[in-house]
Amino acid sequence: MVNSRDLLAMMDDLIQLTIIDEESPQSFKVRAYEKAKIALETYPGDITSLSLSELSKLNNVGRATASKVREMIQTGTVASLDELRLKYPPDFVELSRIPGVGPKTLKLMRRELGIENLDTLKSAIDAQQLRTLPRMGAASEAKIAKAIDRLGLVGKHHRTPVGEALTAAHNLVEQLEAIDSVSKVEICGSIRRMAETVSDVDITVASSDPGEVISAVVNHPNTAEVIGAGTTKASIVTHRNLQIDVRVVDSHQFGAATLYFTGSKAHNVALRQRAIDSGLHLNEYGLIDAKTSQVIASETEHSIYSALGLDFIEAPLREATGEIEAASGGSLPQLVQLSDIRGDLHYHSDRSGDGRSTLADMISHAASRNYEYLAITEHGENLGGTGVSQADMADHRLMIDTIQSQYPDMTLLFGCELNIGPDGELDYDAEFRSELDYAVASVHSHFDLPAQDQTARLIRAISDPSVRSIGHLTGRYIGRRPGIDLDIDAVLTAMLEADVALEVNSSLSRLDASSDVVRLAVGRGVKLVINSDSHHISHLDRMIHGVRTAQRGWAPRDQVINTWPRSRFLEWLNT
Ligand code: DGT
Ligand code: CA
Ligand code: ZN
Repeated sequence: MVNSRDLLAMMDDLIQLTIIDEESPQSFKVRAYEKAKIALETYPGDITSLSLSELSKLNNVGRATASKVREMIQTGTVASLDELRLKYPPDFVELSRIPGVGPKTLKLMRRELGIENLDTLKSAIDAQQLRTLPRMGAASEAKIAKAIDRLGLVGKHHRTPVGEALTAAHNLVEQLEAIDSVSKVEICGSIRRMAETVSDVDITVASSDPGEVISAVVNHPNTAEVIGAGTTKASIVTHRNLQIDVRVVDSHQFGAATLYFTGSKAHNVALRQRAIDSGLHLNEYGLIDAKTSQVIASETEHSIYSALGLDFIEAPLREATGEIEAASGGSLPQLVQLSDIRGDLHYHSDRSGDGRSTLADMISHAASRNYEYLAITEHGENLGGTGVSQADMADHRLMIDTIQSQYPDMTLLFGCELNIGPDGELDYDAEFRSELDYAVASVHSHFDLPAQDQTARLIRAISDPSVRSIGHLTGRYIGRRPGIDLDIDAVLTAMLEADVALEVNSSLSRLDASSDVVRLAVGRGVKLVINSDSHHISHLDRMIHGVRTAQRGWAPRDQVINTWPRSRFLEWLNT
């Protein structure tokens, strides 16, 4: 049975492969698919119940896309997409992640040099063959070589960005949860710990009918290949070359199983040692008395931690970097939780060139989360193509003021996402900036400057009086574009001095600042802010990923400014 997530995943694959096939992300076909995907994504009802003619009547959904959607619903697959998959296998498609390798270059490399995957690409670079291609040279060859190294894409240590893995995992989880015999499903492994990249997806399921679960996994529309399927375990590979391992257990062993398969390995080893030290034995079935073989705890993770004399340890902390000691001494931080978030401070409407929902819709969705404050931060004018002119900003302010009267319980802030130029210069003039209620400043270009210049650039922006936070610090896209080089210590010092908050951007392709940087910032006392950076009403849900990233950086609730009650937050803002 195909659900709406499967359909959107199908559209994603179709878009990705068509870009390569047409050698352009701008082609008519690609644009048509992209618009259709947005239409499907934003359709308020159940798209799987629409007929061909109903689908074709949706705005921006053409006949061709509509029939692909129906084909997917009826047969679980789309023949023309399968052809594209054969033509462009995952190992080949993956090369398009490398900055500087656009679809044209990709196909040229294949045609002229027989490059099919990372190994053959690396050999071509070693043999200095890439530079012989049209529009290439020694410099672009070196740039690609460096990018491959920095992205860690090579060989069997190949890893998938957590965002991609999470999408595939959720997709399957939704199907498994719909099975009657299934009582619980948990995504475990490095995804649950919110690692930035993962080698595979680990899912644990509690069910009274394991066979039913295994068969659903094997027959899932995203399954391209079955590596192994037993009575309680299945390993499959998706069309995007991602391995998913599913294990089915009895519900009374679910806690022990999720604890084990969440890891990390180092955390497990330390827990097991702690168990041994008290005459116990810990494995994936439970915490067991070594002498009597009696099960002490197994049903929930909480019960196991508690029986080991530990406070509960949230999954993102489980890396054996001090969390077990802290849990045994009652000194774990009071970690920020999603339910603590009281506002969003990086938020776009379609006034920004890349925004996709109206201001009124964006605001009403924030209100429906019971937010107490919301900063509307359209892009500043310097961001080519998407920025907002000073005149339009003035108009926007009036619109915000008008809408404010409908939301007495939520303070709307007239804000801006200022663009940090190559020398740290910001949009508009100082006087206009001083009229903003709130500003987040971020880097969107010049990613290749040396660390010294990047640091100076950031520090200049941080010291501008209008700037209250720094958005997506390094500008990275996980697995695609490395972040800027910078002297993190100097930047954190400047932020502390200027009382500027460090953003944890919740977009799964960013997760920036990273958890490592968050942990440094926490140690230094730098304030944090967790933002969705929404450009569409469907983006508000991202906040959880930022929260988990902050947790992985040991962020205490109180250090995160958008957990503060409105009065405290506004007091900070106005000082
Ligand atoms: P990954 O997949 O490389 O991104 O990272 P993980 O942590 O998901 O590693 P994975 O998939 O190999 O194993 C999932 C969990 O299973 C891991 O976090 C801990 C547990 N595990 C796997 N192998 C071992 C082992 O040899 N010893 C122990 N204690 N735990 C293990
Ligand atoms: Ca894993
Ligand atoms: Zn931005």
